[in-house]
Amino acid sequence: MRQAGRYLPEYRRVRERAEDFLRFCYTPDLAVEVTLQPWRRYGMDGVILFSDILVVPDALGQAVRFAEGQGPVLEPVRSVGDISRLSLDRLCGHLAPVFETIRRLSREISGDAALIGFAGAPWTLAVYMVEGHGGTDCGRARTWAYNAPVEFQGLIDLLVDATTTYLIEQVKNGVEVVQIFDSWAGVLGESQFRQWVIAPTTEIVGRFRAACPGVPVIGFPRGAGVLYKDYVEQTGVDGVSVDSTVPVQWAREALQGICTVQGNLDNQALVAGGQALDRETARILGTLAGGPFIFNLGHGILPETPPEHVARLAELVRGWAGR
Ligand code: 1CP
Repeated sequence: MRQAGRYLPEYRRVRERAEDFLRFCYTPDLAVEVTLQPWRRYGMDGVILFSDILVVPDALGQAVRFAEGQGPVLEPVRSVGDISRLSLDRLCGHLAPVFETIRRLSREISGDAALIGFAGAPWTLAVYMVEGHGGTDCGRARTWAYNAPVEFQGLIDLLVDATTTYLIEQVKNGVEVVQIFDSWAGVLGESQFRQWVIAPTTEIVGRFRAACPGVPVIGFPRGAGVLYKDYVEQTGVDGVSVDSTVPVQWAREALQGICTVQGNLDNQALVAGGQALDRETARILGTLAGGPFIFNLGHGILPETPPEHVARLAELVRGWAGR
C-alpha cells in the first residue's frame, strides 16, 4: 500500500521533475519509473501502479489539484446541479496515460511480480468530492447522505459506473489484481456502512467479475471493525485488507476461512524499526501466515519511514519459515 512515495530519495528526485502531482500521474515515463523504484530496492511480490484515487473525479470533470504540502483540493460537489456537470463520456480518454503506464509496466515486470491496479471506492471518492479536501470527519457527505439519500445515491451510482469501467480498462491493459480503497469506510454507522460501502462495492465486484473472470479483487474498507466480515461475505471480494486496529487472531478466525487476508503492520512500527518491528512482524506472520495471506501494512507508508527499515521488513517476511 503506497509503496512509492515520499520516504524514498529516488522518488523525491523524480517528483521534483513534475510540475504538479496530477501531471506526474499522467506522465507514463515518470509514473513507470516511480512504480518500479520500490520493487527494484526490495523485490516485493506485488507492484502497485503509481497513480491516485482522485484521478477519477478529475476525469469526470471536477476540478482537482494537489496543493503543495496540503494534499488534494477539489471544487466541491454539493448539489444535483454539480453532479449533473460530471460526465462519464471522457473518463477513458482522460485516463489514457494511466493505461499507457500500465501497458509499459506489464512489459517491464513480465510475470516477475503481480501488477496491482486500483481505484477508490464510491464512498471514499464521494467524501473527497463533497468535502473538497481530506482530513475531515466527512460531516458534509454524511449529512447529505442522510438528508437527501436519493440525490446522494445519484452521485454514488455515477461513481459505481466510473469505478467499474476504470478497473475493467486497467485489466485490459495489463493489471493482474485490483484493489478498491475505501479509506473513509470507518466513519459510517452500521446502516450507512451497508448502504454506502457494502452495496456499491457489491455492485462493482459483480460487474467486474462478469467482465474479468478470474482476476482477484481486494477490498479495503478501512476501519470497518466487526463489519469486515459482512463486507467480505456480501461484496464477494477475494481478499480483504485489514487495518492495524484489527486483532490478527480475530482476522484469522472470522476472515481467513472466507477470503485472503492482507495486512496489517502498524505503519508507525515500520518507522520505529528495531525490536518493535521484529516483534510486530513475527506476531502477524505467526498468526496469519498459515492461511491465505498477503503481508502488508495496515495503512500507507509514512514519509518519515527509514528505507532500511523496509529492507529489514522484506528480509523478515521472506525469511519466515512458519515458526
Ligand atoms: O508526492 C507527494 O507529495 C504525493 C503523495 C501521494 C502519493 C505517493 C499522494 C497524494 N498519492 C500518492 C500515490 C497513491 N495514492 C497510490 C499509488 C501507489 C503508491 O504510491 O505506492 C495509491 C494506491 C494511492 C491511494 C490513495 N490516495 C488513497 C487510498 C489509500 C489510503 O492511503 O487510504 C487515498 C485516500 C488517496 C488520496 C490522497 N492522495 C495523496 C494524499 C496526500 C492523499 C490523502 C489525503 C488525505 O489526507 O485525506
